[in-house]
Amino acid sequence: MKQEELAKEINRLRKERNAVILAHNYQRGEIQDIADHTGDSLGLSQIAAESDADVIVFCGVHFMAESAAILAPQKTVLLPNRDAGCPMADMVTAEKLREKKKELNGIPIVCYVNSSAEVKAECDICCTSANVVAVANSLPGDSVYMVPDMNLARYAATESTKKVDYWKGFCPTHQLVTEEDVAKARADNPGAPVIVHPECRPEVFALADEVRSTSGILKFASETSATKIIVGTELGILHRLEKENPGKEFILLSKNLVCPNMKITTLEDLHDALAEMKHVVTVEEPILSRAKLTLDRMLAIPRD
Ligand code: CIZ
Ligand code: SF4
Repeated sequence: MKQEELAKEINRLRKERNAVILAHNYQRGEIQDIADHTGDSLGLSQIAAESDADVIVFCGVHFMAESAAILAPQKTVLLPNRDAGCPMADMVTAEKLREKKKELNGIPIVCYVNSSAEVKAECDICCTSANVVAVANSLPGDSVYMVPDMNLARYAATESTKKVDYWKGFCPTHQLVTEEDVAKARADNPGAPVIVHPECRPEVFALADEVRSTSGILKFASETSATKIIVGTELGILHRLEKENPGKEFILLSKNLVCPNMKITTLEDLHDALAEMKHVVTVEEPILSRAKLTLDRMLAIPRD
């Protein structure tokens, strides 16, 4: 089918199924354009929970569809491409975390939203890159333990009042950004602010002007008077940045900022997901209730 025909069929099926299509900020442009909502994983999961649609099609990666299934258990959640995973989320398992917990003497455990439902079920509270500092500061005691992203944890350590210990996972895409990339981007674009995601290495975020989540980057871009902005997160965000900010120019900090898992979902996959109601993502009890508690504790903390 041609792209136009696919889009037409997707629109027809979306009505027929009473479905809502959600696209993460890192998805391909054509997926973002056809979606009902674009956003970060948490924002989209909250939309999923509040929507009166029967079917949620989550164009993102597996842990995001799981979060939607946890927050909207009565709805059918579909992940259009079942191979869309997150290598960082896969760097910790519930079993390995249970082993680690024995050494932690009850220190509160914060899991990044980029984790499986099983891992969330083992943790005290969840966080996203938008609220990691507020979440850490909200916890009792002077120490926290964070899984699975060591870079996000080290960012929280510099910005929060807590001592932070962490699991040594990372995002293979953001990990590729180097200090040299920052130096080169600054030299090529004098005066342009550098804004990076906290999944970048500490050596990189220390050199940036701003460190923000994708929603924070979108907000910064719309508010800044700068007309050229250097962006240190996954390529897909440029689509929305350019669409929402005509007249401003966005430079990707490194050509390596492309997540293969975020690019794997195509319009064909989206069409087939709606046509064949696949691939259904479910979270079973008792994981569901325990992971929901971890997410609900985070949701009780105001977003910035
Ligand atoms: O939480 C998300 O959606 C991710 C993975 C990135 C971000 O900063 O929004
Ligand atoms: Fe996972 Fe990194 Fe891809 Fe996000 S960009 S889905 S953290 S591998």
